[in-house]
Amino acid sequence: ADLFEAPDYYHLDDLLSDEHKLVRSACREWVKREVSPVIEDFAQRAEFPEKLLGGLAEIGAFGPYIPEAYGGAGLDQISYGLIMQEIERGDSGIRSTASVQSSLVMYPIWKYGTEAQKKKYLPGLAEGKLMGCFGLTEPDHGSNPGGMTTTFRDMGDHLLLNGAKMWISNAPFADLAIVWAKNEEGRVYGLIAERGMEGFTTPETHNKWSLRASATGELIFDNVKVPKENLLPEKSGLGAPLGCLDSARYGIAWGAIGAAMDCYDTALRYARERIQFGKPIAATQLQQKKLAEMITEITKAQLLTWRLGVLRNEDRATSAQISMAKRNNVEMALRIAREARQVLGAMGITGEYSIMRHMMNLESVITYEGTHDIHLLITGADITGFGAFK
Ligand code: TGC
Ligand code: FAD
Repeated sequence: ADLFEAPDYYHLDDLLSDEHKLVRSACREWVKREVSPVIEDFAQRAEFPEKLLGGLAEIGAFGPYIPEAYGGAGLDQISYGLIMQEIERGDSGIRSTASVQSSLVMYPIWKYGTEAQKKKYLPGLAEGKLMGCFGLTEPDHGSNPGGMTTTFRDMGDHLLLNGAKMWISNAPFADLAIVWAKNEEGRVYGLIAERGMEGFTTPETHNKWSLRASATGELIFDNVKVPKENLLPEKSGLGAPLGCLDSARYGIAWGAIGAAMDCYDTALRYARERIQFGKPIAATQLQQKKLAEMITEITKAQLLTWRLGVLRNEDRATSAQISMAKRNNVEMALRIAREARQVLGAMGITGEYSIMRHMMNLESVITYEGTHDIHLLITGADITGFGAFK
């Protein structure tokens, strides 16, 4: 009873292997023990709980699917998804840190880096001893990253990096940043910028009402000399950062289910115990409608996401399929958070319960990694053959 209830209305556990269930329960126990008791306090103070980094590394949240030879956990895509689900049951901001480290920092080094870069960075990143961030978004280029104005020039013995990135998760404390910038020909490449390089600063973004337990900041590059060996050489073009986003968006699709489950579980328990007009509010048709719709939507999202995981394990999932799941699941979670908040009445607005925090967090999740609109346009382009972005 101390563990979270994990709604499994369609016996989806039958589709999971013993390893999947083992990975999930290790994460679930860790979140219950280490995250839930402290997270509200960190969120209220708008502080990132750095003390959780060691535990995140231990549960395999940093590079779940990166091969063990590079320090990763060597797990499949379903295990990766389940880890994200359990962490986000605790808090979307903590899941963000894990998403960024795994899919936006380790993934590009693993896929686009040299053997020397992989050996140098991946083991430390997997252990959480090195933390990374991912700089794609700029002040004037969010949904349209192809318009980026951050550039690097080949100076012979080094690369000269100039520009600015904004809204970057983990930036204030990261040891390194994967920065996307254009060369003299306008071709996009990833570079590894390291804290301490002259001209590289990471001012923190304050006053967020969402993702308060996650540190967000800018990356400013003022004539930063980056060694040539820090360029990720194996893939260039906008497809390189977008390939990383596929992996992160897939994880977010699972993560959103975790947030939704926590809201549903909290609302269900509360509704069964809260007495008004002489009976539990769970015995009223209006509250049952809310709860019944929540479990229906969670179940649909679980099926969609599990199937997507199978496709990813077989290397068959398309970017558009990933967009559909990210878009569907985050909106589903946000709607459930709003309804669940109302089930708790006034109690729902307090930090005694997790729902309002999830709701505020999900306002970022529905915007980052491609907005709700952009994912709809990706589906629209995929099914009609007409891109409607421009
Ligand atoms: P478009 O012309 O469509 O594509 C340019 C090139 O990229 C290829 N491509 C992809 N490759 C791999 N994976 C994908 N998902 C891809 N989508 C497109 C494409 O084939 C093309 O290749 P090539 O070789 O022909 O050049 O590009 P576009 O400029 O029209 O833009 C398309 C659009 C709008 C879909 C895209 O730019 C987009 O997804 N925008 C949203 C931006 C975004 O998601 N930003 C996220 C920043 S990171 C973040 O938010 C982290 S949050 C922290 C956390 O995760 O917790
Ligand atoms: P805009 O692109 O300006 O969009 C504004 C509105 O216009 C949106 O509603 C959008 O859907 C709509 N819109 C845009 N284009 C179109 C169109 N063609 N047709 C119709 N409507 C359109 N980025 C990183 O690179 N790394 C990170 O680690 C990172 N972390 C983040 C953390 C947080 C807490 C937040 C909030 C954001 C983070 N981001 C990060 C940035 C995020 O990816 C962007 O905010 C997102 O891609 C949207 O860009 P924008 O905010 O500039 O909005």
